Amino acid sequence: MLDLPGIIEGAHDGKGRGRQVIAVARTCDMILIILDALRPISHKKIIERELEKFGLRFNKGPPDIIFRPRERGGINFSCSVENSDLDIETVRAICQVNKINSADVRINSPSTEDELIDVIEGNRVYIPCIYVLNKIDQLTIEELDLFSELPDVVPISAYNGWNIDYLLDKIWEKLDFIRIYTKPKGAIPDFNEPVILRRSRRTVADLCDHIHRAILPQFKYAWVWGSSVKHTPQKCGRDNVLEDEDVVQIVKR
Ligand SMILES: Nc1nc2c(ncn2[C@@H]2O[C@H](COP(=O)(O)OP(=O)(O)OP(=O)(O)O)[C@@H](O)[C@H]2O)c(=O)[nH]1
Ligand SMILES: [Mg+2]
Repeated sequence: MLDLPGIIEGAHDGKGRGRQVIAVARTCDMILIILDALRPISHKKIIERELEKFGLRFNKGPPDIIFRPRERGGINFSCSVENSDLDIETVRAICQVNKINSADVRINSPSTEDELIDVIEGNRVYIPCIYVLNKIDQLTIEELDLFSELPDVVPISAYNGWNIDYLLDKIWEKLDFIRIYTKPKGAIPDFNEPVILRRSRRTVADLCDHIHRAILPQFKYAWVWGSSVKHTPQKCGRDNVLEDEDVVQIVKR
């Protein structure tokens, strides 16, 4: 966990070492933005905007848009959804501004102009974020109720330790990690130190790679106990997709 200096207005232009701070934020698995409940809630928007200008996108994935630049042939547009902000004229105009004359553009889910620009410019990072509203010990219940309705806001009081457990739950949920317990041959699994994998990369091969690079070349098969398999234990190959709290024993050649 890193405690980064606060983001101030103009951070994107370098104020308060903003560019260095945001460059670090771009590499994180998750961001907690700590807000002071006694300051205007508009600070949330200011901080978000500075981070967005640097290509960070919060609590969403990349837009479902396929964009392939081409040598020639003009803009080849297709759209498989209704009510998208993006029609052929808009797409052409955005491409023109970005000096793209020829490309295949396929819109697969309702998307905004900004999302198309994100895809064309690339270099965006999609990061889960929780807005932690601190000092709620200074608020009235009515004020607290208002704040609690904002999406992805978790109110806490660091002083009193209020709602910290809930914050931990939310952090875990947003990180979308799974725990895999490894089991040495003939021993009980190590339930104290799970290997942590991302849900998007959780095959047996991902597990091996996570433990050590040298494992996969020697991998023969794995015994897996848990909800990813029908029988326990089950002999699995490298492509088996693991689930939270599976137990795995790797057998080498
Ligand atoms: N009432 C109240 N005050 C708090 C709480 N948590 C922190 N504070 C006060 O808020 C002030 C700022 O706390 P810091 O921990 O220095 O805040 P920071 O965001 O780390 O500040 P920088 O490191 O300077 O960016 C201090 O005076 C703390 O005593 C809380 O839960 N309730
Ligand atoms: Mg501090």
